[in-house]
Amino acid sequence: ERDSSYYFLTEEAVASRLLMPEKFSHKGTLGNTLLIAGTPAMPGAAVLAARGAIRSGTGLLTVHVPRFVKEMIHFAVPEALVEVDSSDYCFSGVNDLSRVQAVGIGPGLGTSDVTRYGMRRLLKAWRGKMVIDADALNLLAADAELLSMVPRGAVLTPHPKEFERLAGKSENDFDRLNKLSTFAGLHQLYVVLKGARTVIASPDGNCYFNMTGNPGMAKGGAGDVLTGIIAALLASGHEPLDAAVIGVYAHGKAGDLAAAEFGMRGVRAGDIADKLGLVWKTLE
Ligand code: NPW
Ligand code: AMP
Ligand code: MG
Repeated sequence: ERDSSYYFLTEEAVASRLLMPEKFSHKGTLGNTLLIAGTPAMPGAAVLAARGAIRSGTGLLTVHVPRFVKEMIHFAVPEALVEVDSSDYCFSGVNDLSRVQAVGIGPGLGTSDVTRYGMRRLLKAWRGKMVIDADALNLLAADAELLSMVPRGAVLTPHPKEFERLAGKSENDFDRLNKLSTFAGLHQLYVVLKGARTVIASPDGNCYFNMTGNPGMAKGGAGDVLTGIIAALLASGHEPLDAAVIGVYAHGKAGDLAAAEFGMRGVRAGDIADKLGLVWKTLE
């Protein structure tokens, strides 16, 4: 049994973790986020992650996509730079990481052999801040060596099924929470277990429970927006635990504002990204 403390996230505690842009900040000092997401079958996941990032304070956003997704990013997220992979359909690797402050990888990426190879190349080259989601988690779950290559302090954002693939089946919620904390400690990673009551487990054993969000967010693409938010927070200078805590809280709060406007039924994932600005306004 680990020595753990449990916390509920309050708005004040979250706001105190948020870094403010300084008067003389420019797009170079606010960080360059690299998002690796999307395939021709799931281009929307890349768009949603990019919209989350663009609304979360990154100075620059580069979205790395297969050739056939390029135009869609240009149209849907004109603020983003687009970097085209040498593969038309998959992620085969990034050549230059020298100007990147944080990497977000996984939404809509697929789990082809080419993408597995791309992920391996990335983990060999990148030892900095990163958030790993969706299919990138599925790749880690299927390959223990790949999992061991993830840099310390990375943020993982599994939903319950993805966490089960990583850590095995749980008997009940209590067992799952234990597994979560053990997994975070064992691999020295921050693990965001998403759901109706998202929990963030820190490698030191502490767990943080989020209280924002609503069932209107149980829609395809909601998690992809969170990946973009956390990646941007990392790039703009936040430590991994702060980025995870702030990101999860803000994502849920944006979902609550969307539900207040459209009803829970009417919320779509893109609304969460659209409402982020109002959340930052109150937190700043
Ligand atoms: P069940 O049905 O209960 O057994 P997968 P994915 C479970 C991309 N997307 N509580 C649930 O299992 C993603 O980025 C692209 C409990 C569910 O059936 C990925 O790359 C979009 N259980 C890819 O699709 C928009 C929960 O997990 C299963 C749970 C596949 O991701 C959509 C599904 O998990 C999507 O984001 C919860 N809160 N949440 C796009 N527009 O391009 C989930 N489950 O098999 O990992 O599939 O999450 O859809
Ligand atoms: P994903 O399954 O990756 O698309 O992620 C779904 C996102 O929606 C996560 O951030 C969840 O925390 C959130 N979410 C899903 N269902 C609920 C719910 N019932 N209440 C609050 N948030 C939810
Ligand atoms: Mg997801």
